[in-house]
Amino acid sequence: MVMEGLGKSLRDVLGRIGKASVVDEELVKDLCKDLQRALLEADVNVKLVLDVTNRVKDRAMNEPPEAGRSMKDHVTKIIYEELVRLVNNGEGLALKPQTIMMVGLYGQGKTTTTGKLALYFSKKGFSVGLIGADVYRPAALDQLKQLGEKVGVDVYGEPGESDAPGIVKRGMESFKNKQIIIIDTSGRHALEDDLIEEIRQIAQVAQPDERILVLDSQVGQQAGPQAEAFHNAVGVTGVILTKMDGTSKGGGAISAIQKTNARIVFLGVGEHIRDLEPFDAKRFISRLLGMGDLSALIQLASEEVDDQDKMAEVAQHMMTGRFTLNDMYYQMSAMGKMGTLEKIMSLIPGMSSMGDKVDYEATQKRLGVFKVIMDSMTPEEKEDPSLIKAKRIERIADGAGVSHHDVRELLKQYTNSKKMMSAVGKDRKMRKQFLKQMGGVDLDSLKDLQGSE
Ligand SMILES: Nc1nc2c(ncn2[C@@H]2O[C@H](COP(=O)(O)OP(=O)(O)OP(=O)(O)O)[C@@H](O)[C@H]2O)c(=O)[nH]1
Ligand SMILES: [Mg+2]
Repeated sequence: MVMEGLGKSLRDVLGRIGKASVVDEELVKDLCKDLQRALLEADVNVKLVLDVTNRVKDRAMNEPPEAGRSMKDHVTKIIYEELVRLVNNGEGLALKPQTIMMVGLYGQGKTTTTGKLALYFSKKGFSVGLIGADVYRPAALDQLKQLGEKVGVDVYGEPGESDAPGIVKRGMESFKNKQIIIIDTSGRHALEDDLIEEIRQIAQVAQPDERILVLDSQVGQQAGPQAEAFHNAVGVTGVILTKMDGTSKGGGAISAIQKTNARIVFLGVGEHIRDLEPFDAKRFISRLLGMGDLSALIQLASEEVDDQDKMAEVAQHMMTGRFTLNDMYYQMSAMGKMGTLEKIMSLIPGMSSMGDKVDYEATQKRLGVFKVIMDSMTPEEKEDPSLIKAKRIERIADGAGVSHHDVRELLKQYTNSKKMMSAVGKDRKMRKQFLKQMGGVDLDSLKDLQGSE
């Protein structure tokens, strides 16, 4: 409860800025009080809470807003940035040979994540070995073996053996030529002494470089005590939050990293072995704050995109099938700035097929190419891309310094998006859902649409 509570109370703080008639010292002080309450309720350490609010106060009062940015947007941005600092607790997992031990309670996602990490490291060119030290659940070793097979890495296990530290000892020996060794351990329904003792012994045998706490993002206020117990046992060095593809926004992680002083290294975003995302503090806070909500995005984005009317217009175009390349461009540049690529993908139907979930960097690059191409188009072409035939494609490609293929791909993407958008516009249920997603858009401006059932 606390964790989704955290997202909500933080959103409420930001909401107060929007409603305020003036942004003055008094408002900033009030906001900081609310911010303190929200963070303390989420178990964030008092000193860190004060650090955050002191910095917010100091920056809000002393840093001039960037040109063209209102005071409201300025303060919003400062709060956002300070929250990002709060969860930005260090680098991801090093790309070097190492031993990694997974710990966590029952069903949090340890075994699945072990498989995901195996894929991650073997894709980076490392030789990987997995050790199945879960002697508690009978099917655990089979599950790990299946994952190992999928990824193409070796798995060490001893069916029927109940001495977990012994298994690990022999497993380490048999994998002494592997660069990366990942140890999957067992879980329990609740923290129990025998589990803690077992993982303590395993850690002693394996001397792992990383002790990774796997935490289901739904755990809420239990995150703090769980993290603390595991930390006391083995010294947690990193946290992986799983099931971030669900409704949870992962606020509990803040208390987990407070208790362990570890950093979040990855997010699990699905059941598939590829569904692992390097942790990105900005994206995480955006998600926690529900910034897919466009009104919040608009508030935070820079001067070019703080125009709600424009957003409403784009939404209307999208829904009526009059979605132009200009609209697509606008959306990309507005949201690309926020780095919430994922959200762009989910807001522009058809786009979600664009990128491999893991490869955000490549997708971001591709968006960059799209932008360059659009910059080489005339305004008429962007309004009516059907004008763009072979000859124009040639000119645009030359102008943008890309191949014809890139231009055609952009046009194809646009056509797909448009097709799917007009399908959304025609379907009442989907339309409702979409409008909901568009959160801050002035619904009055879309009234005629809604009335036309
Ligand atoms: N949607 C979703 N499901 C996940 C994710 N990670 C794990 N799961 C699912 O969560 C369930 C439990 O995952 P396991 O990997 O078996 O969890 P565990 O911690 O090893 O569990 P025990 O070994 O029983 O302690 C499985 O059904 C997984 O498919 C994730 O990121 N997203
Ligand atoms: Mg398991």
